[in-house]
Amino acid sequence: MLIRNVCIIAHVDHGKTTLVDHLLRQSGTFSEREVLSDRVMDSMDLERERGITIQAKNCSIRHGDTKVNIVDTPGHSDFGGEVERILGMVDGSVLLVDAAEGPLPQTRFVLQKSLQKGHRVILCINKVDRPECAGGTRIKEVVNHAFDLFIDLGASEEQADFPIVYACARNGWCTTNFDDIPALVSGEKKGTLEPLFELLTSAIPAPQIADAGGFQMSVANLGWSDFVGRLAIGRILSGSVTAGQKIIRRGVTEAGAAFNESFNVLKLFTYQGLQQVETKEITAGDIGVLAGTDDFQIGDTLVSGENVPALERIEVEKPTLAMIFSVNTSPFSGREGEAVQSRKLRERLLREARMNVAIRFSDTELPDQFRVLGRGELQFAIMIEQMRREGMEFMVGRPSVITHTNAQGKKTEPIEMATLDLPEAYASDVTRMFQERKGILNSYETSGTQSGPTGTQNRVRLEFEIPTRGLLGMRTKYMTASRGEGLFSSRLIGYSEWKGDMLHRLNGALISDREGPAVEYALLNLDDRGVMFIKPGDKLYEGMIVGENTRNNDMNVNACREKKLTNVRAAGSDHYEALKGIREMTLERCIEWIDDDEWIEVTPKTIRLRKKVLATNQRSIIRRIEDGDEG
Ligand SMILES: Nc1nc2c(ncn2[C@@H]2O[C@H](COP(=O)(O)OP(=O)(O)OP(=O)(O)O)[C@@H](O)[C@H]2O)c(=O)[nH]1
Ligand SMILES: [Mg+2]
Repeated sequence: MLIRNVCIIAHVDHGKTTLVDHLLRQSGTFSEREVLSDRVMDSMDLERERGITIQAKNCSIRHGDTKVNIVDTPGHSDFGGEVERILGMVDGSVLLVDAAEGPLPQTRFVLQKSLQKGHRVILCINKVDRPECAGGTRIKEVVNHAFDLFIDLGASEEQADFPIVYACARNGWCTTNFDDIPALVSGEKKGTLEPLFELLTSAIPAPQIADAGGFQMSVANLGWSDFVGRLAIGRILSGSVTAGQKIIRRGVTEAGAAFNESFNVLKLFTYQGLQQVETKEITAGDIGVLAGTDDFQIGDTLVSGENVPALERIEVEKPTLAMIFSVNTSPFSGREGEAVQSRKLRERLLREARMNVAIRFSDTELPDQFRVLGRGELQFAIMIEQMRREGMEFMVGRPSVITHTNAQGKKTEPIEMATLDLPEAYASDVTRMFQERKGILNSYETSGTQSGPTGTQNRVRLEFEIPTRGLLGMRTKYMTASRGEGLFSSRLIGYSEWKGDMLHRLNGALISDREGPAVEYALLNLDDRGVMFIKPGDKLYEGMIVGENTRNNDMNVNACREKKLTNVRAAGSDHYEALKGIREMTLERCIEWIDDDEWIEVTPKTIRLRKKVLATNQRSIIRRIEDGDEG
C-alpha cells in the first residue's frame, strides 16, 4: 500500500476543515445515505459552538491505491502549538490562503514551520468564489504575495516551485487552471477536488522510512478510548509493532530526567476515514494509534528495545502569557459545582500541561494557587470552559505577560506584530487605540475595496509592532471600533525592553457592599453610574463586582436595596429591560476586562467577577493604573 502523510495549514478561517470535509466526502469515505453535518472534523462541542478548530485531528482518505493520512490543524494563533507538534508527523502540507484576504500572520507562522521541516507544500488559493475575486486580479495578487512569503521564509528551490490549485472548498471543487475559475464559480462548469487528490499523491513525497534498529514511533498527539484508555497517536518512523508485543516508552519525568517504562501493546489502530480501525500491526510510514499505558506524554518515543534510541522531544514555541488558577474562595463556593481542593485542581492543570505541549504548569508560593503558562487569551478561555464543563469551580486572575531578562540585565517583554484589516473610515480611531498602548505603526496600505451603506469604501491593512501586554483585552475594543468589520491577528516577533506602564482599563468597578439578591429598584437607581453586569434576582456577595463604573475609581454600591413600603418583586421581574446598560459578561469578556486586584469566579453555572479583597472596609477604591507582569 502506498502512503502519503499531509497536513492542512492556514490562517484562521481560511477553510481548512471545510476542505477536509469535502476530501472525505469525495473519496467515498461515507455512504450516500449518511447525513453529515458540516465540518465533521470539528467534533468537539466547543469547536462546533465556536466554528473554529481547537485541536489537530487525523483522518485518512483513499485515492486509487494510495492511502492519504490527513491532519486538520487549527488556524488561530493561540493554538499554534498544535500545528507545530503535528508537522513532524507528515511529509508535506497543503497551505490554504484565502483568495481575498491573502496571507495573514498565521499563514506566515505555519508556512515557516512547515518549510523548516523540509516539507513540500501545495498552495491552495481558497474561496475564489468571493465577490472581491471577480475578474481574477486579486487572486493573482494573492498568489504573488504567497510566492514572496515562500522566498522571504527561505524556501529551497524545490519548495519555491510549488504547485497551485484554486479552490472553492465550500462547493467541493478546485482547479489548477486559472482560466477555468470564472466558469467554475458561475456553475457553467462542474468541478471536483480531483486535481488536489492528484497532487496529494504526485507532489507530496512518500514517507521516508528510517532504520533505527527496530520499532520507533514518536508520540505527536494523544487520544482517549473508553475501552482501552489513553491513546498515543504518531507516525511510525522505523520498523513495525504488533498487538501484544512488549515495548518501551522513553519518557521524561516532571523534572526533565529521562526514563524508560516497558508495557505491553494492548491495541493498535490506523485511520480509515474518520474511524480508528483496529489492526494487528502498524508499520513504518503510516500514522498509527497505540494503547497500552495511560501515562503517554506528547514527545515520548515508543521503541521495540533498548537498542532503539529516543527521538528529540517535540519543542514548541515558548508561552508568552501566564494566568493564576486558584481554589475558589468566594462565599458561594461549592453551591453550583464541585469546589475542588487544591490537590485536585493541581492534578487537573498538570494533566492539561501533559496533553498540550503549548501549556506549562508551575506551582506558586501559595498552596492553593497555580501558574499556568500559555499562548493567548482564547487558549486560556477554552481551557477554563472545558474545566467548568467538567463540573469544577475555581478562580482565575488576569493574564499577564511573561518577561525575561536580557544580557544587559534589563527586563524584556514579548512584542507582537498585529495585522489589522478594516474599512478606512475607522482607521484613525483604531490607530489611536493602538498607539495609546505603545503600538508603532509599521505599514499602512490599501488592501482593497468593499461595498458599504455609503457606496464603495476602501479597506486598509495596518501593521503595528506592539507589546503583547498592549494587545490584552484589545479584541473586543477593536471589534467595536471597527463596527465588527475588521480582521485582527498577530504573531510574536520577539522580546524587547520593557516599555513602561500601560493603560489597561480606564473605568473602575461597581462593587456590591453586601450579600443578597440584586433588586431591580436598586439597579435602576444605579443606572447612570455605569453599565451593569448582573440582572435583578442574581445573588450577590460583598466584594462581588456588579458593573463597570463610568469613572475611574471603584465604587461600593448597594444593589440589594428595596423600595420602601411597596412590594416590588425582586426576582424574575419582567421589565428589567428598562435598565439602560446590562452587559452580558462572557468568559472572554471577563478575561479582557479584569484587573490585577480582581478574580474571575468560574462555576459550571455562573461566571462572576469579584475583588480579591472582599471586605468593603479593607479595600481602597482608588485604582492604580499600572500593568502587572510575571517577574
Ligand atoms: N466563500 C467561501 N467560503 C468558504 C469556502 N471554504 C470555506 N468557507 C467558509 O469559511 C469559514 C471557515 O471555514 P473553516 O473550514 O471552519 O475554516 P478553518 O480554516 O478550518 O478555520 P479554523 O480551523 O478555525 O482555523 C466557514 O464559514 C466556511 O463556510 C469557500 O471556498 N468559499
Ligand atoms: Mg478548522
